[in-house]
Amino acid sequence: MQSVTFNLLAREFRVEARARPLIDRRGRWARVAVAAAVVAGSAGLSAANASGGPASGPGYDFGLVPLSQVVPAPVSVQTEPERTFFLNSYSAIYATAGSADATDAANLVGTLLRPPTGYALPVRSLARGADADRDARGIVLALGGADARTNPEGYELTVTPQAITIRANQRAGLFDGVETLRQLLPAKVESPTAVPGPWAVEGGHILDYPRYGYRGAMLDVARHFFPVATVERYIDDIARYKIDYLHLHLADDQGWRIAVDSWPDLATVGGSTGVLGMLSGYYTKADYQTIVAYAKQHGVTVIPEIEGPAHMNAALASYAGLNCDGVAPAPYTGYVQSPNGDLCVHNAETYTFLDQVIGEIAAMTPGPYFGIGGDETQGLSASDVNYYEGRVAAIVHKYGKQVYGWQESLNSPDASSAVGQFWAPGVNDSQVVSAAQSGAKIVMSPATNAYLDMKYTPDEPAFPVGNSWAGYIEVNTAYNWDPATVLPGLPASSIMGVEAPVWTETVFAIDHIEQLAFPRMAAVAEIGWSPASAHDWTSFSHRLAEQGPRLREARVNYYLSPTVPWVWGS
Ligand code: TNX
Repeated sequence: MQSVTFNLLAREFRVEARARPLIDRRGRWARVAVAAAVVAGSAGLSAANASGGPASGPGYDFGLVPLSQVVPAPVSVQTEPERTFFLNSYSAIYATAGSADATDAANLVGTLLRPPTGYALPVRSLARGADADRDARGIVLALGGADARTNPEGYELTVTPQAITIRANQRAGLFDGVETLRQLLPAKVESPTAVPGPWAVEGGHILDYPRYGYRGAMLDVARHFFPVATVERYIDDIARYKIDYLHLHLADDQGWRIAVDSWPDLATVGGSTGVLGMLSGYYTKADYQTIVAYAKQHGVTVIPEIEGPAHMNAALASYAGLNCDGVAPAPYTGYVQSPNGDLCVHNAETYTFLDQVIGEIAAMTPGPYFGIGGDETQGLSASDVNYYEGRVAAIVHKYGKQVYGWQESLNSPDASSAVGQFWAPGVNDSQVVSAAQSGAKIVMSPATNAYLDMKYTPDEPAFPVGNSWAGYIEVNTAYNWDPATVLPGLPASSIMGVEAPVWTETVFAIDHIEQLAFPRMAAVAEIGWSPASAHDWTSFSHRLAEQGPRLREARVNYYLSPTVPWVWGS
């Protein structure tokens, strides 16, 4: 046995290289040098690498990431630095035999790790109850048998020299574990092309589960239309931080973005516009199904939203019969005047329209929620709004979905079974509290902290996009809030989670979406995932700093906020 001493950031540790028999990819026995890192002295590898910079001076840098460096912060972490795992060209990915969920998660691991490593990483099945240390050499996705605290969502991740095991009791937890693993590999794991290893992961154990089961991102594809590839890229971006819902705002004054067979002009007429005439278009049904399936393969559930009764100009312009006066208005391509058109609340055709639109979209949507909008109805009387919300809720229920609306929709007689998204304090606070007391669930999106279409700062010269009506939201402002205290009187048990919207009146490229969303999306994700006791800006900002090189490797356009102590190279 050889023993070599390396110098890592001026701290010494010793690597013992042993010749181990292994079975190579072609099934032959091979003798391969496997390195096991042993820490000398009191400085662990975590401490050695906590600054995140490259090793200085001569020596060898495994790029080990401390297990505690993850965003959002995990619930509990135990490190065992002497049990470091090295992914190599002989490694495989294992999924619990017979489990489609474990196989999907294993396939995602393969999709993420094959390009940067260049390894084959075949997906194999592993018997339920198998001993990963004995039966696997690689990354194991194991369904069942995880700590009960990971119900309904969460995972355990165990790293030994033989295997990294991600164990969860349900599908969602496996995907959460995959995103943690991704952050535990060196930043170059985000490279779209093959780069040299080593691919080391620090030994130890993580037990992790979310504070809130719902952590959403909303993308407004109505003001400007974004093609399927852009939405898929955004799904990749948000999944990194364990965002598990993508709320798609599919219709608004300036555009209708989804084909509906029974109302074809919605797409061809309503989809032909966008703010300032830019980026028009719509998703075919196949496109929408592609997005939904892609999201599922990344652990994300899509919520479609058809806004109403306000913000409906694109539909009103498509069909004259939806208007109270029977006259279709001109398309609207401005953005100052929105809401800009209400559905005709007491017109029977309105509900035939909603029934068919919601029916067709719900049939393509596996997730439990259907978005009905319901915000900014100031052009209508309270009783008309109430009537409309009751009718639309009945339709959503008929198609087997739960109502997901903006906070104003909680005036509905059916609000006790609905989800309301709280964005504007002071609009109808007591209505939201009483709906929550009677059973409604609340998603927190306070515009002053979680609206990612707000600019970071007034004096960012290179960044013309974004709004400011809810203020300027620096990264620390996106982090320093607590869903439990946003609305006094709200029962804690009614808070379902958090959501960060990107409205796109001023946004017309994935680069803009990403620069607005990152790194603030990571802040909102940690608020929604990590225990309140872990909430700490200093800790977060240092962990976030380590995300810089990752986002850069992944070519994500993020804002280099001066409030974040970015590490060298980010
Ligand atoms: C308010 S938030 C709106 C949207 C705008 C957004 C711009 C909400 C439910 N309504 O229609 O796009 O502000 O920040």
